[in-house]
Amino acid sequence: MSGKLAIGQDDVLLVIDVQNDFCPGGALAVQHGNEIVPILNSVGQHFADVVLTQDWHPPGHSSFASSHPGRKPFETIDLAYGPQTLWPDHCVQASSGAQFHCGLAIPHACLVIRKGLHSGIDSYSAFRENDRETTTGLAGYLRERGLTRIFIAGLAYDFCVRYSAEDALAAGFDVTVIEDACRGLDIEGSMAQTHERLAALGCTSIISAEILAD
Ligand code: VGL
Ligand code: ZN
Repeated sequence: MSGKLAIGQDDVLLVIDVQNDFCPGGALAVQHGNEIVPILNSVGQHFADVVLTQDWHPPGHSSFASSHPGRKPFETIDLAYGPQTLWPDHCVQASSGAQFHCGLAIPHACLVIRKGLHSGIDSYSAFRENDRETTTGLAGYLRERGLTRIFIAGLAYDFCVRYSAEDALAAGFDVTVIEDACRGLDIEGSMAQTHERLAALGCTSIISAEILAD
């Protein structure tokens, strides 16, 4: 492959939730989640601008099944803003599970967006919380910095990567998902649904080799 995808000054790499709790052995483990770490480290070297997200919940967060007596992880309940999947307790602020995977080496990342901090609202997307109203400020940051093309990768493909990509498209950014630098949870067909939905919305899919070839 020959320099198909040149990364330039308008481009940003958005790395979603590469945290211990989403890796094997973690509280909400994504199978093979750790395998993307070396890929991200290589890809990251091609970007002057990298933004990391970190799922960062207070104890007793409303997305935790343990906060709803009688409910179990992976059930869905109705919260004030609509349906919400319940999860095992994960990525509790300052816990070891909330730390980035220790092998993640992108020291030049310019911003860490923490999300899911409001105890009554979950946030899959790096841009907008699950009430679809509360923003993280990321779109404004990227616009002000002139970063218009977003390459997204990380965990979990079918939740936080998906919602981040959808919101980035809705906000008018050019969006590319680096498929081999993602792994998913795959709950009730959610991987296939995510592929279909992102393609229908105009999201570009690539593999990391298309960037690394430069
Ligand atoms: C995520 C479920 C709950 C994710 C975060 O990073 O995809 N999924 N919190
Ligand atoms: Zn979470």
